[in-house]
Amino acid sequence: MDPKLLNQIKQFATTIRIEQMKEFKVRGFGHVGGALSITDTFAVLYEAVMKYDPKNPTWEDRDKLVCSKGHAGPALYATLALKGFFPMDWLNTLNIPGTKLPSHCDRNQTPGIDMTTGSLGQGMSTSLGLCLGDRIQGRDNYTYLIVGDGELNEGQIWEGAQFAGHQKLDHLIAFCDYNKKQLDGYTKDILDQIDIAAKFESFGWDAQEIDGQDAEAIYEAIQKAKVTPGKPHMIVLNTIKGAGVKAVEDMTANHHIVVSAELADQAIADLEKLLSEQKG
Ligand SMILES: Cc1ncc(C[n+]2csc(CCOP(=O)(O)OP(=O)(O)O)c2C)c(N)n1
Ligand SMILES: [Mg+2]
Repeated sequence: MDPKLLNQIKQFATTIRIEQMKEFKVRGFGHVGGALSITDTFAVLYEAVMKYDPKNPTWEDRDKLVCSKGHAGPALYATLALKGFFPMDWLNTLNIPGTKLPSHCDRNQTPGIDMTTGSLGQGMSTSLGLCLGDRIQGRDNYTYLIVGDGELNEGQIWEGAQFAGHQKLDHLIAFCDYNKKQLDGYTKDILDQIDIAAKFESFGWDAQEIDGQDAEAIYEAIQKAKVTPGKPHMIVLNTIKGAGVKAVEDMTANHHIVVSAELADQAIADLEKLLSEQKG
């Protein structure tokens, strides 16, 4: 892949992390771990892959994104604000009464949010509806879906997996944020999904498993999915819950945490240093 584009994506990922840590600092708590682990995927999608228009967020021919693990909203809000969907200062209002940026994604509140999510499992079904609807309308755009590894415990995921396989929804590109943890423990201890890629393959999907913090691997996996017709796509992202902020990565329980000013300031300073190195 073009090294300039790769560097641009990496800088964007770092900037998204900086902005989300600022959001969490204002609120003082939040779903930090699972927002950070999916950040590199948002950076690739919005910097280099998706077709969208920030001035016309409901443009019918856009690619759509359903963040079914709706608690990762803060990472998506930072991404959308940086891309011009709404003013940056909205980010200071995360999850406060009257905000347009609630803790979980809400399509009626936030420009650029394509689907309301938060009740885990449902985003699988709604993304299939969006994708099938576009196919019926004769559009050739893509629907991107993000699910968590703990979220795979939901039965609704597997109903959707069967339906997508049956319908051969090849314009659906799903990612599983396989960060090995869920709300209150390790996914393998709570309800082990064993081999996620093999399971989706058995439901008629095309599946890949990659390093989910590697922007180049994410970009290449999407390109590969796009030239593999006739099946929906699952890209299993091996990630670290809290990725990119050492103090959060090191916490055993990092799903929903208190974010002190000290923690946020240290993270922002480290990320700003990284960003200046990336800028060269
Ligand atoms: C139907 C439903 N049950 C329970 C919850 C509470 N809940 C919120 S996040 C979460 C854990 C999700 O784990 P995972 O999908 O692995 O997310 P990540 O690790 O990416 O944060 C749970 C159980 C919910 N939001 N919806
Ligand atoms: Mg998880």
